[in-house]
Amino acid sequence: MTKTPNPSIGNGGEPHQRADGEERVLTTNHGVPISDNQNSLKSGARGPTLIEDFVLREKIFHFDHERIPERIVHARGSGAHGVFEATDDISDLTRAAVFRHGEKTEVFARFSTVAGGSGSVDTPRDVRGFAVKFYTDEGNWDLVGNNIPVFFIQDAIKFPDLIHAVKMEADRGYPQAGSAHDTFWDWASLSPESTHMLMWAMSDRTLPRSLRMMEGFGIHTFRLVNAEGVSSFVKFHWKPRLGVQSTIWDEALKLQAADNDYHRRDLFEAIDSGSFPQWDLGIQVFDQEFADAQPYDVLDATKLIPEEDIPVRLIGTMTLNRNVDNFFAETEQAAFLPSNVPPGIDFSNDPLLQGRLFSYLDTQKSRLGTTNFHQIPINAPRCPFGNFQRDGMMQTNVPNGRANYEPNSLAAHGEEGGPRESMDGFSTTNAVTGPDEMGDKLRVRPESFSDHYSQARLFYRSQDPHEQAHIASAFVFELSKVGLLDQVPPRMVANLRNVDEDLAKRVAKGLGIDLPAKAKAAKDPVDMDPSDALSIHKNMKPTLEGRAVGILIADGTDAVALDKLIAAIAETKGKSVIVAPRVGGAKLSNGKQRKADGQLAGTPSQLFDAVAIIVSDEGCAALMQESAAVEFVMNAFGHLKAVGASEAAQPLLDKAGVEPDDGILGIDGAFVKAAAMRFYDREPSVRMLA
Ligand code: HDE
Repeated sequence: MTKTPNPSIGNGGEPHQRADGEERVLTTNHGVPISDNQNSLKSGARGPTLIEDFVLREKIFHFDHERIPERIVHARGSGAHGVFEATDDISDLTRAAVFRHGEKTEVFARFSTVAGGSGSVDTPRDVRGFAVKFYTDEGNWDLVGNNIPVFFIQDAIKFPDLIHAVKMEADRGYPQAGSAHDTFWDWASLSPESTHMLMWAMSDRTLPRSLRMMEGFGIHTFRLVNAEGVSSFVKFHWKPRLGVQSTIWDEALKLQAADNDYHRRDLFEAIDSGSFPQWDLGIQVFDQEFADAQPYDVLDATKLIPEEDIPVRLIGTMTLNRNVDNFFAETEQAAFLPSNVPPGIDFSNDPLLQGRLFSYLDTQKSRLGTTNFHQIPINAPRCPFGNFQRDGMMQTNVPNGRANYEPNSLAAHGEEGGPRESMDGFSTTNAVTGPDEMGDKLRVRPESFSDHYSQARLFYRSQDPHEQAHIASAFVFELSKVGLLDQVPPRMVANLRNVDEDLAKRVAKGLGIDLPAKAKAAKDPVDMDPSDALSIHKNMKPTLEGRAVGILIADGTDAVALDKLIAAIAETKGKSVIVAPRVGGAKLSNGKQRKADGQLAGTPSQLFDAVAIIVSDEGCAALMQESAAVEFVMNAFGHLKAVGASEAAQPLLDKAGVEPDDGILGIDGAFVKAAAMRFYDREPSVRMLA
């Protein structure tokens, strides 16, 4: 590969121009030292402000322009830096340097919600973006995926309609960040191809407990290409080391009230405390013969390949180990492009992917304002790069000499001739491998894309009964918010009858409507073998690692029991958070004051994975007068969490309506073990599900 210096980075290739706290003089943007940054220039102490005041004008002028357009989708996101290490030799499949065994590559990851604006909450029911930029030795590779392996639509031309329908309604400007409204379900019920994705969207996958506990998927079929030019099809998967975990709907709603930044804070604090989240990158590799033998089309982004059919092979690990220094400069200005692929990775003809290859490049111009967005440090390749593209707004590159065209013979005259093409550069794989991949110009959907229900059924039937109840209830909730369009809920239920009759009946019953006639399917669904890999519950990781236990204390709390519990939680790599009615904490049984991490009123139990209540009789009596304490226990119980309680706490548990079950324990080892789990069997006793 031809290596040319990276002229766009002015500080010697150091990508981050960090402004650390050494003592420096405050200046204008043009370097003029400022003597007074607190008072504007006036004519007389109480007179009019003078236009001559360039310090004031520059400061306000810059402030006026501090916002850029937010992303049209995925506006709300959180990012972090890290490293990807290739752990397996797949050189037989790809020549991409990023996958050379042992190779370490710098990465930047951004996780996002889709529908809400940049200031919206972190925990709506929504798909999450999972975008990773790999700064490889051969240019940036952006794997721009989601936490769900399929998508709503099959063809990029439908994307603006999908997004218009799901975002806040055009006339009234609400709801923000939620799909539970007329226009989304109007569109969805008229778009049967979205049914499979809707099953995922209505499952707990869209209520992640933490960004650190989500899977990620490249969704589309891509290609890996080896040094001989031989290509294989591939699907990319990210598997979180902490396991996949979700909250439940009532908890997610209450989290919105407790902490708008729940996920952003969780990610930042985990990395800040040295608890670095990790994901393994996995691939499903297959060939044309496999593709041709499936009842679905591998170019159809509404379909997945069951892991039971093609196991996921783990080939590397991503560790996020550094928070951003500046949210705007890095997370906000990060520009991901699915078209960023290094030699050895290539596209398939998936029509959704093909549309994305245009969209992301285009949108960066409108968001970041210039074609030179690649020069912004967060976007600039870490490897040398250069070509003959020149000028444009915000050009920070200062190329030497006359070489701004190609071919040229300037080098023959001793001048700088500029970079050259390389035989090793990216070359497109012969794209025609399957049937119907070339021919007449047609504006059609292939026949092989017409089965909209088999995989929706596969997903539903692969869930355990609790997960199925959550899906049915989510449909009921969302469709119950369809206010003005009476025709929409029955039309949606009519589609669901093609997925599963029982699901359709439950949703109809929950909505209080008659079961409508089954919608006519373009292709009758078939039964596929259920796939355990699609269920969260069947794959729960019983660990407290990365999780938190809220410990409620009050005056008189047994100091020994408290310390013992904290130590036991730490041993399992969990985090203890002490909650007390007052910020100052509580006076323990040993007479010492123990500071609280959170005040009860602002630290409700939805912030934790399990709760413990360690109180004396006196402390319990005081907490019984605090509605926040009763809710602390009631919600932990209602959110199916383990509750560990000292004996004296029993009256508080009774007041909160806690009934005994496997998750209601004393303060001992059994509680610490249970704290890593959820008690789904409890759910019918705390809420009515569809
Ligand atoms: Fe995106 N999408 N998308 N998308 N998408 C954007 O690009 C688009 C799709 C995804 O953290 C936009 O820079 C089209 C699928 C993520 O910055 C925009 C289509 C998947 C992010 C865009 C899709 C995604 C985006 C808006 C249908 C999962 C956030 C701002 C063909 C594989 C990246 C931007 C970040 C962002 C277009 C469908 C994931 C407008 C046209 C499928 C994670 O270009």
